[in-house]
Amino acid sequence: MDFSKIKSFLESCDNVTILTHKSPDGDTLGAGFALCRYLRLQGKKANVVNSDEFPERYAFLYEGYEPMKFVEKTVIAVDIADTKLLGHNLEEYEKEGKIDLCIDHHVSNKYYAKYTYVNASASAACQIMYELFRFMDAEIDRIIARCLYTGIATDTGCFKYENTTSAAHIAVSELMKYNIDYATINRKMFDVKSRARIKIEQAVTNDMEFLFDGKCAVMIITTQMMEESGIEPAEFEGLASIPLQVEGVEMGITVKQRHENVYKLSVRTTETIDASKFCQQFGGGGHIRAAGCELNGTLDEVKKIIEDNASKLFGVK
Ligand SMILES: [Mn+2]
Repeated sequence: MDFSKIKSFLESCDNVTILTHKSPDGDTLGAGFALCRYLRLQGKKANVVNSDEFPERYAFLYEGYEPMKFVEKTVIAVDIADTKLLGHNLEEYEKEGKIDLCIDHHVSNKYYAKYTYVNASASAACQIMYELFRFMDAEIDRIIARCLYTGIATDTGCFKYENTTSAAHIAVSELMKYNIDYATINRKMFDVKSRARIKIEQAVTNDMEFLFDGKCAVMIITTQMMEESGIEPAEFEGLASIPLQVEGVEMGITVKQRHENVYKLSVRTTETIDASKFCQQFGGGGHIRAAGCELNGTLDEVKKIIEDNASKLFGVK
């Protein structure tokens, strides 16, 4: 599906449910609320739906938003690669033919909707939404601009990740003209942490272990540490990137306890090591620079498995 077809689709649709993915982030919510506001400004009925409550952290994206009552006629998914990401209570939408249109930027998109628009080179679903609005000559207001800016900023890690393209910068450069409070948004999204988060960061960095001349860092998070800090699950985002912040570290492994004798590994690497390959040997997978897997055993056993297998990557016998 191309932009002109989406344009006519949006013109003729009404009573729209906009689906966003579980554990919602700035991109899915930004794209969802921007589209919702646009449709409402056109006199249509539209709601944004999520399996969880909208996180307080993103409250500025849905300020003043109230769900409308209507009989659903159209369903649009934004930033959702797979219906598995819809989460609990939304299982009904997993049935074939339930979702009319999907707008996404994941290369792994499963093409579950009747119509799908995927641009895998877009940095964020919000970038696609911006380009779509421009194509449609849609009126963008300050609230829509703020939503779209936030999605692009969060999905690019504040314009730091490799997916930060020229097109992404062009989009935010235009969006900044709507007098949005980008400094406040970025401070809130990237700098401000809860006390619980600071506390757990302290605990995990204190005990970080360095192997193989400091090229590999292992960071342990036990359930006890999580309980003691009082951290909310939503606040774990980005914790796994801490080991790579240490100079000289090429492979950072975060070992998070799930249950007794069950540990989730999040592996992050720099240019030299394939994180996905490392995790695949334990039945996991992911991307080349970020991957995950699960290991069973006591913490000491898990650490031993990690050390034995990582040693091959660093030329140690
Ligand atoms: Mn996204």
